[in-house]
Amino acid sequence: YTMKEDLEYALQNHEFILHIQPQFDHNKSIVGAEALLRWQHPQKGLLYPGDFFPVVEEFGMMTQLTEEVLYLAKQLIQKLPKKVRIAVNISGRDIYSEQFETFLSSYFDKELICWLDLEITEQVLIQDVNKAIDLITRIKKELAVAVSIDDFGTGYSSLQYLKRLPVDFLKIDRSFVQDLFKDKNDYVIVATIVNMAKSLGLKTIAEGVETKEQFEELQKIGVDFFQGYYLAKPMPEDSFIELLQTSG
Ligand code: G
Ligand code: G
Ligand code: NA
Ligand code: MN
Repeated sequence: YTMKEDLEYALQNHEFILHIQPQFDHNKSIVGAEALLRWQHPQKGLLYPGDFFPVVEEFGMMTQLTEEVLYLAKQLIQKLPKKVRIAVNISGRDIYSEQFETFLSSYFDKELICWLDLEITEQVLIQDVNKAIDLITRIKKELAVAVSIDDFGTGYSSLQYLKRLPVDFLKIDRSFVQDLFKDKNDYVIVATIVNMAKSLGLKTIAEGVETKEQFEELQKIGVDFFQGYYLAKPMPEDSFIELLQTSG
């Protein structure tokens, strides 16, 4: 096989799967989850995005892969014993493509789409911020989908833009969480993001929460939601469903 055939075969045979990482509130109740793509390769085992995205990009297959991710996310949302928001990562290639809105509206009806959250990195949004504002405004007018800015704090987006971007969540980049106690600047950045989000009416999610101390300090700062290895690692869909069933 060529690598391209391998990928095409994988798409046809649904070898791509989602691992799900829960997001929690202050009481450690699950309020949502991020879907992270994996390739269950018949010979090579479980592959991570870093292993196959370069090849996907090389063959221009990102759009097809994103269509598969949306399909998988829809299946998952339908299966959830208790509805929570499911976030999917959307690349710059997807969001600025013509087909993206078509996929969204053809896969998701009104009842389902309100459980979907599109994670778009700050870097991608600021590449063409006016286009991003137009697109997200239009999508949200037609479809009640949530939008998160991923890796927030790394892209130097100005307040001016943020005010005009109709998003719901800011995901505070994990680098700030990791250095929360090591670097006073990072503490100040997190506090500033939280205050800014509050004044704009946005919710914050801290990424990469790895310790109890970080979790507690972030609560004090006023972060709304939490994601990271301290609370739960990304897990297979079945485990996530089980966790949802057993958690209060
Ligand atoms: O767990 P992790 O190794 O999956 O993720 C590595 C990177 O791949 C992260 O930056 C994550 O946002 C990205 N990623 C994971 N799943 C997807 C996906 O379905 N689509 C896109 N575009 N990126 C993803
Ligand atoms: O780029 P994005 O923000 O989508 O990143 C998601 C990536 O972060 C995935 O690779 C996921 O597996 C990883 N991740 C999730 N929680 C933690 C954590 O607590 N620590 C670290 N180092 N990585 C995490
Ligand atoms: Na993400
Ligand atoms: Mn991120």
